[in-house]
Amino acid sequence: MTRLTILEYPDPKLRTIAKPVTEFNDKLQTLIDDMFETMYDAHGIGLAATQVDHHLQVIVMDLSEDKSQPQVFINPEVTVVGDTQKVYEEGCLSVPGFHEKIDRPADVRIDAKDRNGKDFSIEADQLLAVCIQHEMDHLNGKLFVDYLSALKRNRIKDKLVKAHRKQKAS
Ligand code: QAP
Ligand code: CO
Repeated sequence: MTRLTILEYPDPKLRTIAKPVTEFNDKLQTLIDDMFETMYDAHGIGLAATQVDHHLQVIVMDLSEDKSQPQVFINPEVTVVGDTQKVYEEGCLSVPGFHEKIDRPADVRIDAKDRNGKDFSIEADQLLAVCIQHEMDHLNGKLFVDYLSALKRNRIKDKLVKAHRKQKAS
């Protein structure tokens, strides 16, 4: 397995719209395995293919404490159920070191395919609902910082740009 490079905000590649998966082949299985390795290595709970510069509708997630519950969502569709909103403190492997409170629908239904192309449907609340909406946003070129004020977003951008410059210099 290979650890992939995670794109970081404000990399414009994070704005790419992902395409649906059409072939459930070995190449897709390798991408999924590499995404899990990359996510676990970075201590993340969710990762979208966009974040590793693969512009396909693939999301990996593991919300368990002990990395025992890997979940894969291919070509996911999210439908809001009910009208309850909930605020949750979100982070992102593409926006390292920053966490902010974001308001989203509390309950959703997810229709997706598994890694073998089999359809499934689940109702999600709590962290799963937050995480799938966050990762779906990535597939649509959107980041959690887009929900913040321009002032907050630009502060985060400036700090990350400076950090990237330092990384390059060292
Ligand atoms: C998305 O994010 C998410 O800043 C997944 O230094 C997060 O895995 C959805 C991470 C929270 C809902 C709630 C972030 C790791 C991981 C960091 C992540 C960091 C190290 C973020
Ligand atoms: Co993210």
